[in-house]
Amino acid sequence: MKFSVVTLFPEFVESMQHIGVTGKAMQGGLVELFTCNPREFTPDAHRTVDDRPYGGGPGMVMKATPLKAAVKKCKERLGTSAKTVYLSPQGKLIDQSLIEQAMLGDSLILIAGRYEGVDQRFIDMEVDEEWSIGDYVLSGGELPAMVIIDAMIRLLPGVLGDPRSALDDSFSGGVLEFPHYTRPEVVDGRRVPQVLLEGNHAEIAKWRKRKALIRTAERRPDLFNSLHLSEEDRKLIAEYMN
Ligand code: 9D3
Repeated sequence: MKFSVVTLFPEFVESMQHIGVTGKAMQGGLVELFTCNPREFTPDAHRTVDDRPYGGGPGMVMKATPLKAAVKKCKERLGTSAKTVYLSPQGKLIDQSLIEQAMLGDSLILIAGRYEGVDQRFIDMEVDEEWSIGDYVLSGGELPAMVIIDAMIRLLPGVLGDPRSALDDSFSGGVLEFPHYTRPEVVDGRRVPQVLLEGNHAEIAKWRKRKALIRTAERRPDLFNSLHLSEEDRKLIAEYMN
């Protein structure tokens, strides 16, 4: 898998190469990450990447030409077939299924904006899709780009230590995770639930399923209401629901 990020802050995005699961995948050569800085494609002494908006108003807009040159450099590295995505608050709200869909390609170019946004003509000429990561205001597209790259990398076969980890994830099954406990058995007087200590694996599985379903009902009614519960699942949570 190959990623290119167009960004004014390449060191920030490249920090993923040194950390955790993403770092391991990149150092091992399973994933390649390139950055292209529009500032490197400016003709003037001040290396200007932004300018005032036509029509007036607050803030600055990223200039189309340096962005276009940066995307061109990205495509030289990734190939012209790479999908180009602009991260913006106006984008389509992404979720796990969109991340899985994006995995079908073998490369992705992500445009991280700063300031108020980018010149619309750059979007019209170079961008295939516009994505948002949620309804909250950030100061740029770098964190969203890193969120997307992180979410994709952990789906690559062999990246997570235990292949069950990716399958068990919240959302891949539409259910939130059950609570986790580790040693010691007592923390500040709070005991680990007894069923987890007894070694009855059928009972443990039932308890976890029950906890996961109750959590989902309480915290994410939207997810819970779109679940297709088996008769067995219904019985597990029947007493809680009444
Ligand atoms: C004042 C109007 N703002 C639009 C809601 C301006 C504005 C805010 C934040 C313009 C750009 C940004 C920077 N945000 C992103 O680049 C961004 C983002 C986000 O803020 N939230 C969720 N997903 C994303 S993807 C890119």
